[in-house]
Order: sequence, then structure tokens, then C-alpha cells
Amino acid sequence: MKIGLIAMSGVRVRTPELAELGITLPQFLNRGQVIASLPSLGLLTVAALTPEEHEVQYREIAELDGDAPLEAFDLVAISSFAAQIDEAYALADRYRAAGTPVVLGGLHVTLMPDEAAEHADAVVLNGAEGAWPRVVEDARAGSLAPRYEGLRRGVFEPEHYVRPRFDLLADRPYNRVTVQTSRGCPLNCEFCAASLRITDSLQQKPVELAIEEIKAATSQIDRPFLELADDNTFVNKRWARDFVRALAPLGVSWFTETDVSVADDDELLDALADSGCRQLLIGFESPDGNDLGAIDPHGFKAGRSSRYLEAIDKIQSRGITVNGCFILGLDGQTPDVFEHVRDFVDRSGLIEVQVTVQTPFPGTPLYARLAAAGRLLQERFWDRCTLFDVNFVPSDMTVEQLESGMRWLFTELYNEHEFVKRKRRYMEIVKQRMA
Ligand code: B12
Repeated sequence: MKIGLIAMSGVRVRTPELAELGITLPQFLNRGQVIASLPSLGLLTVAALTPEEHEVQYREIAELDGDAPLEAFDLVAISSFAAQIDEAYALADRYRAAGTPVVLGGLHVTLMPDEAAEHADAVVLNGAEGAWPRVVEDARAGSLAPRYEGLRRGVFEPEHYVRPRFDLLADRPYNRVTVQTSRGCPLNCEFCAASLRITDSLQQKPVELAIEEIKAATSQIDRPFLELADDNTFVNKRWARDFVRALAPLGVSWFTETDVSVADDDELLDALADSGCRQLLIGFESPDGNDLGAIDPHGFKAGRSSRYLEAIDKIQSRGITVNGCFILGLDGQTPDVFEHVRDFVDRSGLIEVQVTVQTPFPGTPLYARLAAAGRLLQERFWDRCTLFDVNFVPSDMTVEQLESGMRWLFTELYNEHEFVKRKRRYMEIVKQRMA
């Protein structure tokens, strides 16, 4: 069979005022373009799980063109997150109308399988591992089942693990590549709609496997930049130290997402500095720490918030920038929060900042809680699951206050003057440390 693997790969903001800001604020736009060039690691994994006798073609669609002729395949597999799922469904409907069987999978499909099943011959829940070879066999035999369940644990065990088909990226003009070293995260934040939702517990790749994969992923790219597609890379500090030391000799520049406890481990921080790590993205969520409530079920972030500044300093003084993330619209936040975030960023020396709005992704505990309280603006708003569009009624401000406050904060943080100021301050911190 000739199998088409199609990734919906756009970036999205629906609220027009914010979309315009994105276009006019250079720093914000640049980051958007960099991120938008990341491939679908999910489908590269599906490709690797495909028995060799079948041909696979990997495609990315950023903007759906409903009139474009359909490329001919014997089987189509589509991956999308919530924001582009309606486009994925529209494409699936077109293929099915043309007689081509369609399989849908990924995070959103796992969380909303009944909805997805209306647009597919088969849906795959959880990881493709443990399911995809059966799907292909059944499709070849013309007997697809409506639903398959892939693995929620053991995905990196030798009997299930496959190395994603990075060779399918050979001709791409981008130097960014992703590798996943773990799936899941013990923090279990209420809002999380990432790999935590397709795993029962943290799944960690053995160090050697992760390193071999990184070598494969970076080998065919000129000056590669590696982004780890993990939810929280350094949960296990012993694993982290071993991994980072093994990564250093590869000479790759890299980035990952983790929690603030990375700053508790000086040995790890020193190893990170020597390993080519350029930036850590850390979810601080709130500058105050007293408004985290249900989003922080174990009180992990609230308990550490008084030491955020110290943590940022410890990391950045080693020459690794911190991209600090803050969520706006949390319960208990009043309109003061926008100034609080701006002031915190000012005091912290953070060089990069990511502010997003609390987003009730379908299938998450946050969605269930806000729906039960009648606080969702619409019941179905998947195309607005962008992390920038407001979809719920905040507890202590109006929707309009949240939207306009976000716009204000965007212009305060993402402008050339502020960026240069933050960069200078960062250079000072690094210089002091070196002295
Ligand atoms: C890389 C990335 C991107 C790339 C995606 C490239 C692509 N086409 O896949 C780009 C930059 C384009 C992107 C865009 C966006 N992203 Co993004 N992105 C990520 C990131 C960093 C890593 C994802 C990844 O590679 N995971 C590793 C792979 C192996 O896992 P996986 O995709 O789940 O695949 C496994 C299973 O799900 C399954 N599977 C997946 N697809 C399929 C398909 C089939 C047929 C089958 C059988 C199985 C299967 O098998 C795979 C192997 O087990 C995550 C954050 C994170 N740390 O995970 C956010 C994340 C996925 N993104 C997110 C968001 C919100 C966005 C944007 C809306 C941002 C914006 N404002 O534009 C857009 C939406 C794009 C869309 N298509 O809807 C959210 C999504 C939440 C959700 N449930 O929808 C995440 C979780 C981040 C977050 N903060 O919450 N993103």
C-alpha cells in the first residue's frame, strides 16, 4: 500500500487583535516562525512502525485548501492537535468521500475519540506503538476496526520502541529537529493537554537510546538545533545528569521544557552548561504563586514560587537562558496580574517570556471543571484552543479585561526596546558569574 501520513502543522491565533499584534511585534513573530518549522514526531513514529513492504509519504499541511486536488494514497493517516482538528476532519471527510480509508490519531483524538470517529474509518487512541502495525494489516485486508488502543506504558521497551523515521526530513530547509526522551509528567497539572494524557505514568527512554536517536535526528542536518519534545525532561535528576553528560560530546545546541526543580541541582546545572543547552522553558505559571489553586494539584509550583528569582538567576548565570511561561486568567487572578507579570519579568532578568491564556483543552480536568460551573463561553471551540484565545469566564475579572490585559502585556513585553534591555541585563549576569 501507499500510505499518506499527513500532519496538520499550522500555528493559530483566532482573536483578530492578537493576531495583528503577532504580525507587528517582531520578537513574537520570529519565535512563531521558528516553532512552526518543527516536524510531526508523532507521524515520523507512525512511519517507523509501518511494516517495510508498504510505502510511506510524509506531508505537512499548514493551511487547508479545500479545492486542491487530493494526492492519491491507499490509506491516509492524519495527526492534529485540537486547534486544527476541524481542518483534519474536513480533509478526512474529503478522502473518505473519494473512497480512501482514513485513520485519525494523536492527543486530541485520544481525548475525544467519539467525535473523531465520525470522520474516520478507524481512530487510534494513545501512542501509535502497540496499535499501528495491526491497523496497517487490517487496512490491507480491507477490515479496519473502528477503534484501536495503543500503549499507555512500555512505549520505550525494546519490543515496542521504534526510532522515528528522521530520514523522511532529509530535504527540509529547516535546522530544527525534535526528539522525545520522555512521555508524561508527575505534576499532573489540571490544564495539561500534552503527552501526560496518553500515558499512565512517566515513561523515560534509557539514556543510550535517547542519545542514539539524537545522533540519527541531527546527523543529516547542517548546524542542527535540537528541541526535546518532552513535557518535563528533568523529572528524574539522576537520569538527567547521565543524559546531559552523554549529550555534551555531540556538540549539538539544544532546548527543552522542564520544571523549576532543575535549579535545585547544581551538579546538573553545571553539566547543562557544558552540554550545548541554550535555553530551558519553565512554566512558572504565576508570579505570585498564591493563585494556582486547582491547576497545581500537588502544590509543587506554589511551594517554590518564593524562590523563582533565585532559580532563574542560578540557571541564567550559567549561560543558559530561561524562557519563563506565565498563564493568564487563572482563578483568583485580578486585573493586577498583568502588571505583576510585567514587574516580575523586569525584576527577574528573564530574557524570554511566554504569556498564554488558561486554555480548557477538551478532555482535560480543567475543561470538565469549567463546563460544570457553566464558565465556558462556548461548548465547542477547538479552533480557539491556541493558548492565546479566551474561551472561558475568569473568576475575578471579565473576559474583556483578560483580553485587553493580555494585549497590553504583549506590547509591554514583546518590543525591541524591552528585549534589548533584557538581553543586556542577561549579559551582565553571565559576565558577573564569569568574573
Ligand atoms: C512540536 C509541537 C508542535 C509543532 C507540531 C508539528 C506537528 N505537525 O506535529 C507545531 C509547531 C506545528 C505546533 C503547533 C501547534 N501547537 Co504544538 N506542540 C509541539 C510539542 C512541543 C511537541 C509535540 C511532539 O512532537 N510530541 C511527541 C510525539 C511523539 O507525540 P504525539 O504527537 O502525541 O504522537 C504520539 C501519539 O499521540 C500518537 N499519534 C499522534 N498522531 C497520530 C496519528 C495517527 C494516525 C496515529 C495512529 C497515532 C498518532 O502516536 C505518536 C507516537 O506514540 C508539544 C508540547 C510537548 N512538550 O509535547 C506542543 C503541543 C502539542 N502543541 C500545542 C498547541 C496548543 C499548538 C498550537 C495550537 C499553537 C498555536 N497557537 O498555534 C499549534 C496547533 C497546531 C495544530 N496542528 O493543531 C499543545 C496541544 C494541546 C492539544 N491537545 O491540542 C501542546 C501539547 C503544547 C501545550 N502547551 O499544551 N506544535
